[in-house]
Amino acid sequence: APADIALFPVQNEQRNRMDLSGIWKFKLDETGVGEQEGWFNGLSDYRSIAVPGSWNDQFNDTHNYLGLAWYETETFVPAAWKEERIFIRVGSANYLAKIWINGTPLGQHEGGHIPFAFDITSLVKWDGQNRISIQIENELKPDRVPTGNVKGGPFNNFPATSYDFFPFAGLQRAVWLYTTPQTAAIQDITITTDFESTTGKVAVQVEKRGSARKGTVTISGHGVNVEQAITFTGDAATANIEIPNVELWSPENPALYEVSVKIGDRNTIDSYATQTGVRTIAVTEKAILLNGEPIYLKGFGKHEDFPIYGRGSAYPVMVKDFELMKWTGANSFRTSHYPYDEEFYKMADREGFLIIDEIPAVGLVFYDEAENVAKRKALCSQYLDELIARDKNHPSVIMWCVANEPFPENLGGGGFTGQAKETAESDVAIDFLEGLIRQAKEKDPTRLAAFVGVMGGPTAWLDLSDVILINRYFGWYTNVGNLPLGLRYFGGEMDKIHETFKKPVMVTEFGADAIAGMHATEDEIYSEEFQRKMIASYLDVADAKDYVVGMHVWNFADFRTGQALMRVGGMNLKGVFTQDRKPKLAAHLLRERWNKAKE
Ligand code: GCB
Repeated sequence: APADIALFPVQNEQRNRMDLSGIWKFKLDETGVGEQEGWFNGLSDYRSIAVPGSWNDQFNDTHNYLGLAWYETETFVPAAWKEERIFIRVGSANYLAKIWINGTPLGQHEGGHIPFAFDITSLVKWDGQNRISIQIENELKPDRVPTGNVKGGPFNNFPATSYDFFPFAGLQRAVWLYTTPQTAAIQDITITTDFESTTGKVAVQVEKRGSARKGTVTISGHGVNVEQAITFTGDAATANIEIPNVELWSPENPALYEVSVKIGDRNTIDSYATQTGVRTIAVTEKAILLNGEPIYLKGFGKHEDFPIYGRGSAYPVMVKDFELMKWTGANSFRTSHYPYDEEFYKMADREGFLIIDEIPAVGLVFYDEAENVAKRKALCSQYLDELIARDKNHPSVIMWCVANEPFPENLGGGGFTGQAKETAESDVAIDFLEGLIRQAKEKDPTRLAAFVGVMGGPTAWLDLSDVILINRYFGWYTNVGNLPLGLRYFGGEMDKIHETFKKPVMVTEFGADAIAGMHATEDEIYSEEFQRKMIASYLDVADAKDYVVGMHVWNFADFRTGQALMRVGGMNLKGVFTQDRKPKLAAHLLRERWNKAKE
């Protein structure tokens, strides 16, 4: 069975970790013979591939290849680790992965953007080389999430994704070996924060396995250092710690405290340190409240996307993205349309960005075979559990997003054409989405939960969200080029939504494609001027409405898609930056507006 993914691997006195990033062996298995032929005993006729990195653009013949492929590496494991439990942790294998160590199967994991781990203690060869084999495929199927090859799907594209980004495949994040002590180990830490006047209140819930019955929790930083002893009842214990004169976490002042947990009755058997920011998040009829004060979300929907790397971890690009987001005056982003590399969340904690954290549930439909719907529902539920387990301690994460643009049947096959009728499938959809939102709130009552509604989608579904999140493209996908008319529809529809549900509204996507360098004096689609004007006028409409709590431009940067007539060069060009992060006119506009709003 897969092991815990809650605690990111660390190196400290009690724990070891080894990053297996580098050049691995790689081989396509187009006819699916690898398993039968025992490729897990060692690959022959392989080529070299970089890990992390999508496989698609590292070679000339794999761009559209989504079938089976094998990765292999070898690593030495020192006998000094013998007293410990050894795990392998795969950061992201997109989409379905099976894994072997020294020829012995460990199991498989479905879902491309969330880590998984296996205990390999009994299979390790000490003081010798250990072979790790991972078989991956990314076939597009209607019973997967995200979905592909759906009947009457919304896009006419190749590869046939039900979503508008390229289905990059492979080992896209690092693979680690890490250890935890044998006798007792910290399994999970759950931190929740609150405050009363100037006192911070931090609850640190610790879960362990093994023999330790006692431990300590220490919170330090900003002039405080408070230690509290804990005693386990069964395998759980909670420290409730007060921080005098607390510095609250916010985008303006992303103050972090260190939380250090130690367990062991006499000596420390295991320890783990992480960070927290003391903050609260809540919602009213017209506002999102951060620390009791209204906060306006300025920012972007993003992608993990860069030439050649594909969706692979590219930390210089990530650092630059934060730099550019700050340059525009943004304070937030959505991890559209899947969970991002864990460094994004740590960076957001430090830099003061608010995150809407999304599971890979994009392109959901509810009108095909019932068993497809059921399988997708089970997967979404699994992803949501995994996401919350992974990201629950980040102060930057304020909202769980359980789906992007679930599609009703009468929008299929062309999409974005008009107002959907409420049909019988609505019951299935509402049950599906409501279940996920309930699950998010049960697992984590301290954050908001929502899904993102598609333009023209059924209004009744929207009420499920704490904050109504909508994507709107009036003047682009409808009334193409006619901005004044598009804007009237946009404002009118938002008013109606707020009046109906009495909840805050946030526009999680709006924008227009612009070909960098294309200019026009009059309003003309695909020009940089039209994109700038569209974004400016949507912001104007939103500014006049006191229930709008955020505007996220689609997209931060141009990104790779499948091939389709509206995607010239296989790119979605709605970025305000190009794919290599050069500003278009719209980026300068945002910089002016969002920095002014701060003053
Ligand atoms: C949307 C989707 C996003 C697309 C975007 C577009 O509504 O959520 O994934 O890329 O529209 O540009 O069409």
